[in-house]
Amino acid sequence: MEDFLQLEHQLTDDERLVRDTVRRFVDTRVIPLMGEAFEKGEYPHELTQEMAELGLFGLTLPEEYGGAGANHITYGLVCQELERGDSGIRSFVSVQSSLCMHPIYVMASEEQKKHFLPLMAQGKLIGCYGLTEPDSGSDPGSMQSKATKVDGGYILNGTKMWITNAPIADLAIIWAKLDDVVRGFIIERHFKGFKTTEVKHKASLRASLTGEIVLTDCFVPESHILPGSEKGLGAALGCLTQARYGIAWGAIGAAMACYESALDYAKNRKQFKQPIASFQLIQKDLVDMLTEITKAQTLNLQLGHLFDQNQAHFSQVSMAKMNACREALKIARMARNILGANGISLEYPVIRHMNNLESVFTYEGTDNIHHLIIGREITGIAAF
Ligand code: TGC
Ligand code: FAD
Repeated sequence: MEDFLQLEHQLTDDERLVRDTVRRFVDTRVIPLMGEAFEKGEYPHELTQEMAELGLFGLTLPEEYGGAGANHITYGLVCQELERGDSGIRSFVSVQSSLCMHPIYVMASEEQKKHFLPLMAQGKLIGCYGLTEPDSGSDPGSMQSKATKVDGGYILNGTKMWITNAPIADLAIIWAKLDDVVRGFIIERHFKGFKTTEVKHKASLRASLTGEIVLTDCFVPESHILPGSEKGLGAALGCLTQARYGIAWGAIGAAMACYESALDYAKNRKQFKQPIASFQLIQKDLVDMLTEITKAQTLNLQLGHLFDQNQAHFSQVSMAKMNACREALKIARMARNILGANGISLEYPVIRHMNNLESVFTYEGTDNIHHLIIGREITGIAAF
């Protein structure tokens, strides 16, 4: 779509190259599958291996662990392109890369890293991230999942809810309290006492698999605790910072798809003997949509530079996630209106993006929670 502020000029050749490669992949392989995948409520499994071959899992990790050593701007651009296809596909990459490979990279032993990361980069092992519980969402510190030290490892009990990719994951990064401190564990599917069930009846993110995880006296060997998670809840929240950054870019990708669809429709749809794009009220909506997309991209780009200089603070990430999700949802609703009745048809991508964005607005910290995180940063007072 139109690059109104010529942000393109701020990208390096390498960043553009990766973005254009993923753009072609999304146009040719992702978009043609998504309408039907959403309607059927199925994740298109054939994309996993193709995304692995494109190097999209663990993109920012060093090559010795199977990553591509890419910078954060590149990762952001990849998320933007993937979510232009579907939020569920970007979710898949976010969970695998930011929520599973990232904690293993920063918190695991060298042996764990060497074992898990290359296989995950190749898409041979799929991960999921279990923080949320039925009674613990915005306040993960209130989690009930518990780890008890025993000979040679730990016994875990608890339930995790709304976990992306749980139904197909080979491993789960599970957060549970050990002596009242939240710790991270790598749990493999074959461990006794680990069970997943798919969450059905979703009207959003239908092309992404979501599940419940039940841990019943699940024995986890000593080798599978994340040694670097002794910081407690902050360690779990640090992973969210990585994923929220990708979501900030991704949500704007969904907004771009909605804007492009609405612009094209408005130029072609005639009412009152003229294209609806000729009406001032429709032009106002289109201009507002493009303006918010451009503003969010500028914010994301600056945040990407801060990430690449290792200077990003999690409250800045909250601002980008909050802004992108709110504006993308508004843009999707405006686009849906411009398409009239066709706006509710899955023949067009808009209603699918709009419904998906309802989840994206809620997961990884709701709009309210990000307001409170930024509010605490500027006032010094925690309001939760
Ligand atoms: P609080 O006292 O604020 O924090 C505890 C310690 O952690 C530090 N911290 C962070 N560090 C890194 N990154 C962050 N984002 C951090 N947020 C906080 C904090 O500085 C503190 O450190 P220290 O050294 O002082 O101890 O903890 P709190 O219990 O008061 O909670 C604060 C709150 C509400 C902001 C937090 O719990 C929160 O973010 N809640 C939202 C929960 C959430 O986002 N859940 C997401 C689950 S995963 C998911 O949705 C995946 S979707 C996947 C997909 O499909 O893409
Ligand atoms: P609650 O925390 O119960 O919040 C309900 C409402 O109350 C919200 O509007 C919230 O903003 C508001 N609220 C809560 N506290 C306050 C307050 N102090 N002040 C003002 N308002 C407040 N989790 C994982 O761990 N891993 C995953 O892979 C994962 N994937 C997901 C996939 C999907 C499709 C969805 C929908 C969710 C997923 N989640 C996942 C869970 C997600 O992170 C939570 O849904 C989210 O953190 C909100 O928690 P909750 O749903 O329990 O809502």
